[in-house]
Amino acid sequence: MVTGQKLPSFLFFQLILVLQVLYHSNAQGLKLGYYHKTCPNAESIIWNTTHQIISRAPTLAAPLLRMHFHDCFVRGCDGSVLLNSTKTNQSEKDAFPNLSLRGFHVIDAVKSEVEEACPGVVSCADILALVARDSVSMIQGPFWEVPLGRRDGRVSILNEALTNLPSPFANITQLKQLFATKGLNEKDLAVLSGGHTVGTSHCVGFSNRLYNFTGKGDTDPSMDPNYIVKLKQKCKPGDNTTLVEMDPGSFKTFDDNYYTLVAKRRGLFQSDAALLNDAVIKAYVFLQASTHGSTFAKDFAASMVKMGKFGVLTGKQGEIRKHCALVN
Ligand code: HEM
Ligand SMILES: *[C@@H]1O[C@H](CO)[C@@H](O)[C@H](O)[C@H]1NC(C)=O
Ligand SMILES: *[C@@H]1O[C@H](CO)[C@@H](O)[C@H](O)[C@H]1NC(C)=O
Ligand SMILES: *[C@@H]1O[C@H](CO)[C@@H](O)[C@H](O)[C@H]1NC(C)=O
Ligand SMILES: *[C@@H]1O[C@H](CO)[C@@H](O)[C@H](O)[C@H]1NC(C)=O
Ligand SMILES: *[C@@H]1O[C@H](CO)[C@@H](O)[C@H](O)[C@H]1NC(C)=O
Ligand SMILES: *[C@@H]1O[C@H](CO)[C@@H](O)[C@H](O)[C@H]1NC(C)=O
Ligand SMILES: CC(=O)N[C@H]1CO[C@H](CO)[C@@H](O)[C@@H]1O
Repeated sequence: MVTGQKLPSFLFFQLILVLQVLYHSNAQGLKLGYYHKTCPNAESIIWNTTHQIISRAPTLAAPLLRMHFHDCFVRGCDGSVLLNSTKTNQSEKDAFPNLSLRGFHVIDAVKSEVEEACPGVVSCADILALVARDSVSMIQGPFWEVPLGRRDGRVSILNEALTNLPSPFANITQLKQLFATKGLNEKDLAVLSGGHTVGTSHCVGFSNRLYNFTGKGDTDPSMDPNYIVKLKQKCKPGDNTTLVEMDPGSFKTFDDNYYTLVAKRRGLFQSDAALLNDAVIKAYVFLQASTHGSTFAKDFAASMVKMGKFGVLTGKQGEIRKHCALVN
């Protein structure tokens, strides 16, 4: 946890880094320090507000990371996951995979602080990317610079969430294919799956593996049988409410234990276990598991930056929403 005392020097250090690369823009038109002139305190306000919330409720860090991922996979990182349904349109939020998203109030709180300082300048899509980054680093995960300048989309469609978000029942071929459509390769899949080192899951995401894997009342042979026994104690058949720690014992800490679990056939979802079915990805899993995640933090930072650039709206595209849940 970053302490209050460490914060000022930490922010100063980040500011120096930001200044150094201020005008270094990338191909997609996002750049570091994008708000330097228009809202110089934006990143600091976002960090501080997020810190106030996460220090009291560290379990919100995981869903905020997941929210950014769900934003980027559907229509690109354009804040579409934040939009409420309207009378005529059901938005992504109301799709089943988003059922368990939480922390929208954090984004709203951060947005209103930022609006107070610089009205109409900082997009909700950028706020979400920064809050996800800040949340991860506040639970002992890596810190990375977020290229900024995303604009907010005006469209959010429930059905697009169903077709663009990966299913926990997906096999490795399906996962690789879906990630490829988002500009992410096998390594990114291996690395970003490590996000499951934090947070919780409802039983429905994996109880088929415990009770009825092929419809014969059987279990998933790719899961450690001892782990199946443990999970059965937590999840009875048809349980829709219980939350299970994805990385038992350290689900609030962004560590590298996910890879140890997967290597021991204790990945919670079929999609976690599936990582062992690709030679390149399996090698990554075993490398991290056997080296205490020697490169995971650095890799995660790089893959998050990459994911965060997918399908962004820039320049005059989209808008800067006044309220993250509503189009202007
Ligand atoms: C590889 C494909 C992926 C699949 C199939 C998948 C699926 C899931 C599912 C089913 C849950 C449980 C939701 C619930 O029941 O509450 C979950 C949770 C989570 N996922 Fe993923 N996910 C994937 C990739 C990712 C990525 C790329 C990230 C971020 C980098 C991520 C971050 C998280 C986090 C942090 C949670 C915990 C949320 C919480 O505590 O509320 N996942 N994921
Ligand atoms: C954020 O918090 C730090 C440490 O408490 C403080 O020095 C800084 O002024 C705050 N930034 C803003 C923009 O409020
Ligand atoms: C968006 O929807 C949520 C949940 O239904 C609601 O609490 C919130 O007030 C809505 N936001 C706006 C700006 O209407
Ligand atoms: C509502 O849905 C229609 C059709 O799915 C789509 O074309 C339109 O852009 C959506 N509007 C919003 C505000 O999401
Ligand atoms: C993955 O699932 C798809 C759809 O169910 C199936 O067609 C394909 O054969 C599966 N691939 C592997 C490697 O299991
Ligand atoms: C297991 O799945 C099969 C096929 O879907 C179904 O007929 C059976 O009722 C299920 N058994 C249990 C215990 O849910
Ligand atoms: C869980 O949800 C399903 C579908 O919504 C429902 O049919 C089932 O009765 C629920 N199970 C329990 C134990 O509440
Ligand atoms: C956070 C959120 O908006 N969750 C919604 C997800 O979708 C279901 C319906 O599938 C809604 O009931 C939830 O409110």
